[in-house]
Amino acid sequence: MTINVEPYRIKAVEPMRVTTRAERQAAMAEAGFNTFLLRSEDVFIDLLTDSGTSAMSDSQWAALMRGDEAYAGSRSFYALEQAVQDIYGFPYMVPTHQGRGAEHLISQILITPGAGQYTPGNMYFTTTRAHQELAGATFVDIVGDKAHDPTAVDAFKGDIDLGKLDALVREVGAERIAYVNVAVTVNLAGGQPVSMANLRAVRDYCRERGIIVWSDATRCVENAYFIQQREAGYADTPVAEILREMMSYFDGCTMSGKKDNLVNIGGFLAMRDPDLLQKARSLVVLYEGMPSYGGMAGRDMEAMSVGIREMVDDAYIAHRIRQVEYLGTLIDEAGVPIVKPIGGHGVFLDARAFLPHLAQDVFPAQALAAELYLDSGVRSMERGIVSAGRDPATGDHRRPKLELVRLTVPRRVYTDRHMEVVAESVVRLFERRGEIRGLDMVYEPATLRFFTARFAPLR
Ligand code: P70
Repeated sequence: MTINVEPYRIKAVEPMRVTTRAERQAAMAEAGFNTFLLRSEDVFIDLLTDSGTSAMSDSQWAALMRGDEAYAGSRSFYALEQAVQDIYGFPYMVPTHQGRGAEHLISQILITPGAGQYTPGNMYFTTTRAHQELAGATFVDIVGDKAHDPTAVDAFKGDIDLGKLDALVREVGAERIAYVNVAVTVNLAGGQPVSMANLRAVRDYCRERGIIVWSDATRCVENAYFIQQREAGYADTPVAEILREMMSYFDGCTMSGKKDNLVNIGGFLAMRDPDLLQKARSLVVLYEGMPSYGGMAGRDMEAMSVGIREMVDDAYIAHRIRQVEYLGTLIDEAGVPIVKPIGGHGVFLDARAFLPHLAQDVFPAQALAAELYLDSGVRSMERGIVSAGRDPATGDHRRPKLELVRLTVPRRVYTDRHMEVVAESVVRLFERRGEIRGLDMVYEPATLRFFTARFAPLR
């Protein structure tokens, strides 16, 4: 099929409101030029995130009603556990309220405070690194250099550079690697996938040295689709099978169910080692809830168990990725600089190249996200210097090479017509990019500043 047709039809709709520019100006000022602080009622097309914003299927809505709300031993827990075993192939799992709950648990379990440990990974992710640092480890970026270059075209820009991993291991010793964390796909690189060959090589390298390999499996189905499309030998393999092979190379994973699993809340920590399961169970009661529900309601575990089975449908995942690609292609063909290749969950505008007249210290991506909202009511997310935060050692801004605005596409929510409206607005901004000014940060919270920082336009 050459048309990227939706493999579902619409059964319920949610009206949305078109606002005036004056209304948007007032809303943006009130939000301190931070798209996280806008009220969603004031947003037209909401591309802030693909997290918790999916449309559930009729089967998932029906599953909510089946949810078993027993405090202990809920049938819905067993349904979820079964889905994780069947689809991911991990024998054990502990539910958490969302992905960062699982990151918290695994960081506390595998990192010993004061031991000078390291947690290498293929590019940082905000919450993941924050939990690793909180537990006392130092994050080291071991993604290939191409991931930091928005224009470098490569089928698997998320691949780990084994040379970088080996250099770290030689420098500090394998025993000081708490674990290697492999994200599939890599969010902040632009939703870039990791190849099966690379996963296998990382597993082999770590197994020889007794190093644990964990995965941030948040968008692993999207990664599996890219392997099917791009890696030799997988063209005829169903995504479900590719996913099982990918997961077979890990000792366990953290999962934010709010993405791939097609639910609005939930997550889990999965593993093979019964010892780690015991540790996770004793920690989860402290921070989340009983091991049979973590932070989740029975109905949410039930809906997630259905979503986990739906996510590996080849027609669904092909449509999802191709819709993102459609948005990216419209923007790219107009000459607007974006991260290439187009990733799995969104299109990332290259704010450095878009606004070359702005220094990184006046927050070009933050300014561009604000302008996009003012132009059309489209909400996007800064993924640049604001997201990167400050270096805990020096207190100075971390200055990432990538200064991006993410247009993240929720799953099964918008049509290609919506994508066309977004592209039109981006292109309109590009045509008058010279007028766009930087911002001054007027309020900065101590941790994960991007969520609540406030800005004012520079004159
Ligand atoms: C996003 C969301 C969440 C996320 C992720 C990866 C690769 C873990 C998590 C945490 C939400 C978000 C989070 C921090 C900053 C901005 C937005 N990503 N790993 O929009 O999962 O949110 O369930 O705790 O992408 O990218 P959770």
